[in-house]
Amino acid sequence: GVHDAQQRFDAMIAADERIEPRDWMPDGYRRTLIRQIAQHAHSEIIGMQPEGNWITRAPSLKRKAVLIAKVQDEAGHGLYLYSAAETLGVSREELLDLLHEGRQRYSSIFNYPTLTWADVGAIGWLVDGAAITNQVPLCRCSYGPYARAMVRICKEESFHQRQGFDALYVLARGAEAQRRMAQDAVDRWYWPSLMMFGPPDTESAHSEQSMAWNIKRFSNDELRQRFVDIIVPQAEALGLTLPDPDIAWNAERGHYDFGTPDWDEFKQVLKGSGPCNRQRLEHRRKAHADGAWVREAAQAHAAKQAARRAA
Ligand code: FAQ
Repeated sequence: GVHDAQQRFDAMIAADERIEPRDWMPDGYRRTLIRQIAQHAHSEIIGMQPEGNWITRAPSLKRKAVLIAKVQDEAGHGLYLYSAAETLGVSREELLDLLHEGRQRYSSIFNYPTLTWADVGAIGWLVDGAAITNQVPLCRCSYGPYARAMVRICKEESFHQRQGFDALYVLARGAEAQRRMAQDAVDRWYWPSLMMFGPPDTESAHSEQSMAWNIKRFSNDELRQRFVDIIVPQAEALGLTLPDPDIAWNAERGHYDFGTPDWDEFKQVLKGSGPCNRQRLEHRRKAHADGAWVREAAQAHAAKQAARRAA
């Protein structure tokens, strides 16, 4: 019965084994994974917009080719993640409807505008850097399909992070106006990138249960600290400063101290009143509507193939 199934599930989690789609799982575990994986998938496809904004204005053919490849990778990540979510018994159509109706979230970070070319570099360095820091532990997540999707995504994110660092590095060593543009981008993306890890542990509704289920391996604050420890020396290598006067090496803790993000701003962005929330969702809805003919054509083609096979 359900009792035996629950015991088997608990034993598998205790032994740090992977749960697969056909295994019994508690409803709460399934719901949590659908919520997190869907939010993650939505983030990938909404996340195409801020950088997509610069494809037509990339400063060279090479930068343009690299940026197109990166944005395509993000679409691919969305597809792997929607597929992982589908193994839990929801369909991609349902999840997209929930996104378009504003009933599921996507990452706060994609509600900020990309004002200059340097933002593409800052996103690669900071946003992809934060994404990797958060996602490497998810490669060991207890749900098999999500964990396996993360392995490949992390490899691609590492390349994205390197290209962002490289673009910023060139600007930081360029003309004075380019250096200022790079610094301005870092000034605007630093705090929002810290918010990507979620609210402080004391206010994180899901962390405790998700950690007990081996979905999350580290808390939001632990990963935020790890990220700051990584980017402080990288900022020095870039010759740029992080806009946080509280950053200081703490020998006792063996970590960098850093300041507190503006959590009121974070709450506003989650409520839908960030600088670009409306624009992002409107663009997404329009892209979905504009693509309806492609989905219809694909379905008509599949039906024709199926009819031919049946004949
Ligand atoms: N934005 O209890 P917790 C990328 C919500 S990287 C919006 O701590 P949890 C790559 C949370 O859903 C970005 N909402 O939640 C890329 C919950 O609300 P709910 C995507 C947030 O789940 C780079 C409430 O706050 N990465 O896309 C945020 O245990 C460049 C309470 O929070 C992932 O999704 C936020 N930042 O921990 C693409 C990684 N933080 O549902 C393009 C997977 C929290 O109760 C260009 N996700 N909330 O209404 C996770 O690791 C976790 O879900 C956390 C949040 C850590 C984000």
